[in-house]
Amino acid sequence: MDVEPTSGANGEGPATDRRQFLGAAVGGVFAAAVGRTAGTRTRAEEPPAGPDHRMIVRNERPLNLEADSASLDSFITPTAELFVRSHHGAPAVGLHPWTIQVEGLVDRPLTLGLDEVSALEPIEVPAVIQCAGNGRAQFKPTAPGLPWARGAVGHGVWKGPRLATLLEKAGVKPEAAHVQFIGGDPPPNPKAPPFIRSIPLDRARAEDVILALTLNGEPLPILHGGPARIVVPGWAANNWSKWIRKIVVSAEEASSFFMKPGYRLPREPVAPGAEPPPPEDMLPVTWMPVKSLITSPAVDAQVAQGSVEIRGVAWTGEGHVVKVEVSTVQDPTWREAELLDEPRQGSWRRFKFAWTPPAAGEFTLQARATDSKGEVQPETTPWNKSGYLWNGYDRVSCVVS
Ligand SMILES: Nc1nc2c(c(=O)[nH]1)N[C@H]1C(S)=C(S)[C@@H](COP(=O)(O)O)O[C@H]1N2
Ligand SMILES: [Mo]
Repeated sequence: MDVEPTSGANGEGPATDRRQFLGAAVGGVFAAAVGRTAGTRTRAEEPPAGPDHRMIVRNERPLNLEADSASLDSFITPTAELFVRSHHGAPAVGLHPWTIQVEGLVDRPLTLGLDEVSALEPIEVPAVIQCAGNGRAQFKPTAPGLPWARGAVGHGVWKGPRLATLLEKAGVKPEAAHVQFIGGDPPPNPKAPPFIRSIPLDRARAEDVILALTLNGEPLPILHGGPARIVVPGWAANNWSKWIRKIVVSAEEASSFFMKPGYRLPREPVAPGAEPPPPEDMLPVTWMPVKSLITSPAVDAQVAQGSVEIRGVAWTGEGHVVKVEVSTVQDPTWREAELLDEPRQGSWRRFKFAWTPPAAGEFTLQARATDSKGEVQPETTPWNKSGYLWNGYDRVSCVVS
């Protein structure tokens, strides 16, 4: 079952409708969003974000944007270069005061205004956001769904109160085991399922899980779930619910389509092309596997003979990256790259390597990362029908002249 659909459930979404930007009091939010939709930048209010790359439009309504891998060539991804993935499009934010309810298996159901949520002590969490479907386009045979290539990923600084703080305020009952999130993005078509997800209570209460109100020091843009979204560092972004309106503490996980059968992987690998096993043999997509991304040279770049700096980023779900190796398909001898940035769970690290091409001609560079659990990025990822969690060697072709 395809849960990253390109159409069907998406039909008519308000994603590119100007109304969604009402209430985006911050010029930068508006400008970044408009800039992306139009393919140009009008970001007078924002600091320069480096080279002006265009986002790849994977779908217009609702808006689904992928980053050019060359724009991911920094420790923190500029907000305007961060991929966008929405099933139903962004809701109209700002027409009414936004409230967040905490209910279900709690002692004191809460209705909090944004001012009250903002008054809770925040923490700042740098974390990689990656769609479970990032890299889907590399699966053979083709997996149905949006054909994300390599750029449905980025690294942001997210800030807001810990989800645990909200849960403590409401008082969680002993029989609770999951926390469900209901977003303000109802499907445009009544037959399409709403995007409702849950995470287990122990993950919800962890130190690093927050209700983010800001991204990279600015109010969270509407496209990225503003005014408030869940951030679950290390977990694939299907778990990072946007536009939070209701937090429901429950004994069971969410029963919606986007929880089950959505975003599940076979417990045991299946043969390429095979149908997924019955639901009881499927597990929810949570922790991301170790992965690297070459950001420079850009895809199909022309480089001069001599020393070529290969740069990129690498991340994992649980733990941190301890090694990145690079080689070429033509000469598959792995050589260790230099790692920059502190090892930190949930974050990525940049790497660089001085490569001396042996001759002129076409080369395919490849990278593979290893994490602190000893997991090594494989050459290819076991096929699955939804095309989730691709983490095969990252490959970029270039021409040496
Ligand atoms: N309410 C809501 N939350 C959502 C989604 C959605 O469609 N609705 N999409 C999810 C998916 S599949 C991804 S990959 C991330 C994308 O977040 P971004 O648009 O900020 O990159 O949001 C997640 N949270
Ligand atoms: Mo996603």
